[in-house]
Amino acid sequence: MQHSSHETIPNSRRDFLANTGKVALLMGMGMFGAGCEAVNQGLLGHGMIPIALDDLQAAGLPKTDMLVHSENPFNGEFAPHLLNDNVTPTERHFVRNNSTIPKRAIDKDLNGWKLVIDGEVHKDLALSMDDLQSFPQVTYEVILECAGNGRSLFEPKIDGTPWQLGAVACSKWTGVRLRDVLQSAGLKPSAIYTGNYGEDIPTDGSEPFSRGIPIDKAMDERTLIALKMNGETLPAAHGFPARLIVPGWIGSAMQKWLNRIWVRDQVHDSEKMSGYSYRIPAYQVEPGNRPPVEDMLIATSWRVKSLITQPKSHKKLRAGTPIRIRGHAWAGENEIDKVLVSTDFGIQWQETQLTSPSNKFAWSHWELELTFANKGYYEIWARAYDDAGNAQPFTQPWNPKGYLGNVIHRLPVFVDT
Ligand SMILES: Nc1nc2c(c(=O)[nH]1)N[C@H]1C(S)=C(S)[C@@H](COP(=O)(O)O)O[C@H]1N2
Ligand SMILES: [Mo]
Repeated sequence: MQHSSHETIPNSRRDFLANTGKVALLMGMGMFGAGCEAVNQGLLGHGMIPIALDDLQAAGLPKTDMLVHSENPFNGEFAPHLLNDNVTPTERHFVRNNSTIPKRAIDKDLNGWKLVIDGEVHKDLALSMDDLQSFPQVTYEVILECAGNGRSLFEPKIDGTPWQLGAVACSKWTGVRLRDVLQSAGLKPSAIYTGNYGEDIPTDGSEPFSRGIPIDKAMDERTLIALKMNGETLPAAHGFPARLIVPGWIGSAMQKWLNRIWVRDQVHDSEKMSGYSYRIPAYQVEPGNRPPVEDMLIATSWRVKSLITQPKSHKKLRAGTPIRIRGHAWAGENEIDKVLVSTDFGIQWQETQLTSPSNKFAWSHWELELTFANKGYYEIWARAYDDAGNAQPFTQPWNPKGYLGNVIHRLPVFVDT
């Protein structure tokens, strides 16, 4: 169900349910769904509606200057010029939720929390936060980008959160290697995939958001169970107390509010791994055309991209005065080779100065000084190339859910004398 007017929802609802200690039981029985229907029909008091605006506020949402797409589930991003930092501050990191932020995350409550590792392992584990912290801690800057980033640029239009260009960030993630944890459980030879679970349970009775990754990627030394973001305990919105960081891959691989990793002897087959969810056609399809579901492949790593973070879109510039153009570039599991810029609709291209990422899987930065000689309307176009010979397309190739959009960023500016 959708809640369009949260204002009417009092704070007591959550506490009421929590105090009865029956939240999990009700969820298990699918009672939240039934409860919502009852509320729609006016059969329950508002005190029992299982979503509240105060939860968002307590989670620090919406963030300042955020472009909010939806409140429940909460989805919001930032305009490119607000993403100019090399390391994205937490206040500027987009938020993408499929359902409600768990109460535990909002309350920063570790009571009863365990991370379960089970399935194709020699020894099942149920790790407390202390247990997790006893593994070596590592920190990497890692790009996190929603598979649907850029969806609003697809033609014909596609349903789903209409992300513009800002569902991407590169923050500093600290945690333990997933590899170390899996090794301490002991992988059986039959282990080929993970099924990752979190504590956010949809209120409408639908299947919880769960995705998985191949064991090879799980064993990558940079795949983390992150416990900190930019040096602080994970914020509620970003997955407290633990989330996966799967460098180079689409954001949906990076399970938040993590509480179980089910090691599987087959490719994870949850709803969000199936059908058209987070899957792309095995071949290019005609815009607007859905291929048969058997022709869909699981989306994994991101494609080569760049973002112009300076100047701001629609900025008024002065002819003859040099300005600095700046941005980032990244390429999933590949490395950035070069970024070129054009201001004449792609006729001529200029090389930019490229700064290497601070570690593998962080983004590269590029810049260039430009002077516009004449008055007029211009577009600054940026095009990144990776070390595997890929470059960004000039028009967006289409797929049914609008994933992996990487069309060149076109930034309009006005020049006056
Ligand atoms: N448990 C859980 N994990 C999740 C999600 C979710 O809805 N629930 N959304 C995923 C998606 S689609 C993305 S893009 C990232 C977003 O992470 P962020 O909100 O920290 O930016 O989290 C992923 N992990
Ligand atoms: Mo996503």
